[in-house]
Amino acid sequence: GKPTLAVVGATGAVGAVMLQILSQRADVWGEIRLIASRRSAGRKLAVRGEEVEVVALTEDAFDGVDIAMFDVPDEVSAEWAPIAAARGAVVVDNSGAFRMDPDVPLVVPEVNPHAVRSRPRGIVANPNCTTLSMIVALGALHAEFGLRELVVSSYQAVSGAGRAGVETLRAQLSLVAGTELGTKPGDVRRAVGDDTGPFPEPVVLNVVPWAGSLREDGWSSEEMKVRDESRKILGLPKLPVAVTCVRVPVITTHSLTVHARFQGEVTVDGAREILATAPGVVLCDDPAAGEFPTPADVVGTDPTWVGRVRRALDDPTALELFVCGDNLRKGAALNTAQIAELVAAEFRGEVSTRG
Ligand code: 2RA
Repeated sequence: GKPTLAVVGATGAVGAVMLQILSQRADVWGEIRLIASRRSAGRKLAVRGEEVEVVALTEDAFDGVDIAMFDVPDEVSAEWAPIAAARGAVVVDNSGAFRMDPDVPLVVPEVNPHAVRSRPRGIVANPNCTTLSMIVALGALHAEFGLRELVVSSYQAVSGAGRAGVETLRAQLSLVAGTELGTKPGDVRRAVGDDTGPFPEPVVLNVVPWAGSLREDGWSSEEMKVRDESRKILGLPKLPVAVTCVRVPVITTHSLTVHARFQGEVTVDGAREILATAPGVVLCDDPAAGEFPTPADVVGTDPTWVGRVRRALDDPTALELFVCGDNLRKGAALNTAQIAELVAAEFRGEVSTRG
């Protein structure tokens, strides 16, 4: 029979998109079981056109589950993913708990699909949404040109911080709409008040150079993830990565500017050809016609969108790019679903090496 799938964290921002994606993609699943915190148990959510009741996260909830997708906080995954794995499920985890574990593959199906097969802990990790929003395009360029260095800045949407991030921006928008705020020091902050939700500063009418928690020497956890995860996915453990992560008042879709240096000279035509044909990438690059990717157009779509492809002014071995990806789709739910489908193919015997 078809494998049984569990969606753990079904009621969150990513969970909601996951249920849409499972309803839209080719259906490889038998039962789909929805699991969430005790607080959400008993709610009914639609998936594949049917109402399914959410069950509470307990050990027994994993009985008979072949593959379990987790989108829950790090500490919940750290506790429960090994429990699900011990019960026989292959876990595809979208938290930060396991991504850098050497015994857990970190998988992007367009870039390193084979890594999924070696999973001694029974856990496969899904990358962070910021890494995922650029890595499919970079993986394609790396395969051809050999990546040597990255310099990246992110422009991250508020839904990266979950439902609370979206609610915070919407509430702040209603406080400033129709006003002349944004013209005097501190006027936006006073209008918004002390409660800035998951962000350290007002995000409306603003740009906040921070995502995640404080790490050593002033780095943010998000910046460390972009560097460490890019290295692991691309198989370049020493890749120099300079990164600054920034939150902007966009609901969904992360954008990044990328300076990518390669092992030899590159041409814009060569890069455009690779990007135009790479699976999962759309080249949208005609500045003369005002065409470049923006979150307003990219939101709700699956691919990684690339525009503003230029050769670095002062380095013939480097490219400048602007990249957008829906952080809830490819950045989270879609990549998780694609990984789960790779594992499901093993159950159907389409891949001989299971384990
Ligand atoms: C963010 N990448 O955008 C984080 C969420 N995982 O906040």
